[in-house]
Amino acid sequence: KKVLTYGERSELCTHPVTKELFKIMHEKETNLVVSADLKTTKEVLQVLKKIGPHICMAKTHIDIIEDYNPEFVTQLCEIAKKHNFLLFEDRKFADIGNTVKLQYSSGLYRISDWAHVINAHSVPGEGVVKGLKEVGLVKDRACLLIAEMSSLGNLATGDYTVATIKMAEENKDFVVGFISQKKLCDDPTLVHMTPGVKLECGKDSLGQQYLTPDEVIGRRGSDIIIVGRGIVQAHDIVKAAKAYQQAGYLAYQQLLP
Ligand code: UP6
Repeated sequence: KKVLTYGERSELCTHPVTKELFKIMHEKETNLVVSADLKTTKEVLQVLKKIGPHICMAKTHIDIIEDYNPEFVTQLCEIAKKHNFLLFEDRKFADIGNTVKLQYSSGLYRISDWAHVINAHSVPGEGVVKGLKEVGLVKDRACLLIAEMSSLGNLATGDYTVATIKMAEENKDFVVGFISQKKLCDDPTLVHMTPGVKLECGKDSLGQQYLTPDEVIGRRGSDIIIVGRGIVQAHDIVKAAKAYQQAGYLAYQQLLP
């Protein structure tokens, strides 16, 4: 089966977020998402200013930040616009529809105001997607379903993963893909994003398991590598971001006919 280019996949997408994402990946030649898991607004902004040219998307955990203020989000959006990348809040929503709807739109962070992409666990059933959708759809936002996880002993396997794929396919107006450890379905308009990536495989002390960009993109057929500590804890973060960009993009190019 012919592997499509990011440009071709952008053309096929009807959801504005995936259309834009594949376009950015094509133009900037990157399938790298950085996970900016840092505790201060200053650190997050500094990292994104430096490595913005090398990423297609920045992933945040907004509730890690100790000095959060609304001005931070304004600056985040400015950097994202300047360097042409999208914003993904890794909130992992996992409650009943009515609650996730409130968590997505309200509270301190008002995630739906600024995050192009969010994600959700499928464990509550379809109500989680229905609730998020009521907020996200009117703003052209997108959601990824967590179909698999990178951590040791996680329960997102087997029938759970299969049911999650079905939930995504039935909600394609809002769900644009998966957090997974490999390609799960052949639909070229759905995106697979994989965390737990480092240039050398291994693990951390709390159950995180790492695969290489080549394994994730080249062998497992995922579309995007999500890299946190491999970049943000490197001595030279720009050099590290370039290395991950190159490794991820080369693995993709080698798949093309
Ligand atoms: N993440 C995983 N595994 C999953 C889902 N999400 O690691 O299955 C997220 C973590 C973290 C990032 O919450 O923000 O991806 C990985 O960071 P790391 O590269 O520093 O391990």
